[in-house]
Amino acid sequence: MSQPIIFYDIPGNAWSGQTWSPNLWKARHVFPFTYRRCPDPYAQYPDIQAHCAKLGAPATGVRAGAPLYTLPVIQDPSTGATVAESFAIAKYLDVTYSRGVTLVPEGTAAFQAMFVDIVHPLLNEHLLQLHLVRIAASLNPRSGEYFRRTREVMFGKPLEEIAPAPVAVALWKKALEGFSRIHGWYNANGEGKVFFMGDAPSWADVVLVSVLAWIRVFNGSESKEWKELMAADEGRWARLWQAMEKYVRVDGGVALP
Ligand SMILES: N[C@@H](CCC(=O)N[C@@H](CS)C(=O)NCC(=O)O)C(=O)O
Repeated sequence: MSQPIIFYDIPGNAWSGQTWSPNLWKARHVFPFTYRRCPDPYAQYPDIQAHCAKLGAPATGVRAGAPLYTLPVIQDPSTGATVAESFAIAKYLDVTYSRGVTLVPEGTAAFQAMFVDIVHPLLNEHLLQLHLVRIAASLNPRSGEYFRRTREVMFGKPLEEIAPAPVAVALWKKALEGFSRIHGWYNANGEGKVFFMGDAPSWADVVLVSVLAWIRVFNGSESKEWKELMAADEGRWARLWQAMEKYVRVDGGVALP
C-alpha cells in the first residue's frame, strides 16, 4: 500500500467526534492504515447516498423498497478499489494486505456472515432502541434531523416514546441476556479461550467488540451499564475488550477510548 486508505465515517459529537456506530467500528479493527474521516459535509447522514454514488460504492441493503446506501465505505488509492459494507471491507483487507491477522479465515465466510445475522436480534435490536435518542442528540443538526426522521418512520413513533424508563430497563435486560447466550457459545471452545474461533481474533469478535464500543460511547466507562457488562458472564466481555484493544488501528494506532 503506497497511499493511505480513506475511511468514510459519520461524524458524531459523542466521544469527542470519534466513531460512534457499531457498523463503523467493525471496519476500524485490524487496520494498520492511516485513517481519514470523510470531510464534512459528505459524511453527514443525508449526503451518504449522493456521496456513495460519487464514489461508485454500491447500495448495501434496501429500506422502504429503495436501495440503501450506507457507511462505512473505504477507498484504496493504491488499488483503485472502493468497498462498501463492513464485512466486505474486512474480506477485502484480508486478501489485499498482510496485516498479521486474518479476520475471515478461508472457509469461514458463511459462518461469520451467519454470526452477524444471529447476533443482531440478540443485541443490536434492543440496544438501538435504547440509544436512539442519544444517537440523534450526538449528531450534528443536519444528520440528527435525518436520523430522527428516518428512525421515527421505521419505528412508527417519536424517538422519545420508543424506550421510556421502564422499557429501557427491559431492553437492557434483554441485551444482557443476549450477551449471556453468546458467552455460552464462546464457552464451547473450552476454558481460557478469549476469541470466538479460539486463539486468534476473527470477524465474530470484531462484531461483538464493536457492540461493546457502541455501548461505551453512549453510556460512558463509569456508567452502571458498562460496569455491569464488564462484570457479566465471568468477565468474558472485559477480557475480550482488553484483548481487542490492540487491533484498533486508526491514525497510526489509536486504542479504544
Ligand atoms: N451492513 C452494513 C450496515 C451499515 C449501516 O447500516 N450503516 C449506517 C450507519 S450505522 C448507515 O450508513 N445508514 C445510512 C442511512 O440510515 O441512511 C455494514 O456493516 O457496513
